[in-house]
Amino acid sequence: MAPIPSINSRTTSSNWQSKVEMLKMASISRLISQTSSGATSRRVLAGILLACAGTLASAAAPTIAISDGWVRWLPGELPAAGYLTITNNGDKPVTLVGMTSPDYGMAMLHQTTNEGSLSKMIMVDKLTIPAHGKVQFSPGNYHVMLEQPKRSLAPGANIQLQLKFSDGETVVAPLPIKPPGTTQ
Ligand SMILES: [Cu+2]
Repeated sequence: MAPIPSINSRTTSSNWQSKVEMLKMASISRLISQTSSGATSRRVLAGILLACAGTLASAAAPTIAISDGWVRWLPGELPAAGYLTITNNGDKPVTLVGMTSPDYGMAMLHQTTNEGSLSKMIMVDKLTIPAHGKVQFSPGNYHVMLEQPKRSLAPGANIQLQLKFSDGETVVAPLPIKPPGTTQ
């Protein structure tokens, strides 16, 4: 399945960052116009361009990426199960500490466990994704239990899921709804 786009909550802070960059650029161009020697200003300018390229490159890859998301829908008011893959591109582990959805009254992290022939679900408070690692939700293991739909939902529609992480980041992922028989 193709990776689904996720909207990163750091947009606000990067807007702020780009404002800082603009201020920096403004004071730098003032500095250049004050420099009398043309050769010096060209050297200064080259250095600035290199520095800016570095800033842009480091801001490009989000630390946390959500992919392969979908929801196994059940009719009526029955709970649905959400599945996705969380990838941590960072150098430190990150922990999923909570989830909410504007489309459901409750979104909880569950894990299906097997005890002999008995299969049951347990609530999970937090889930750590190792540095440069990923955790894949799947039927029979981790899933998002979605209860109390707030609107009429059916296969073909999308729901929004907000995932909160221990580093303060919130990632919003759109998950397509699939029919009850879907297994992957
Ligand atoms: Cu469950």
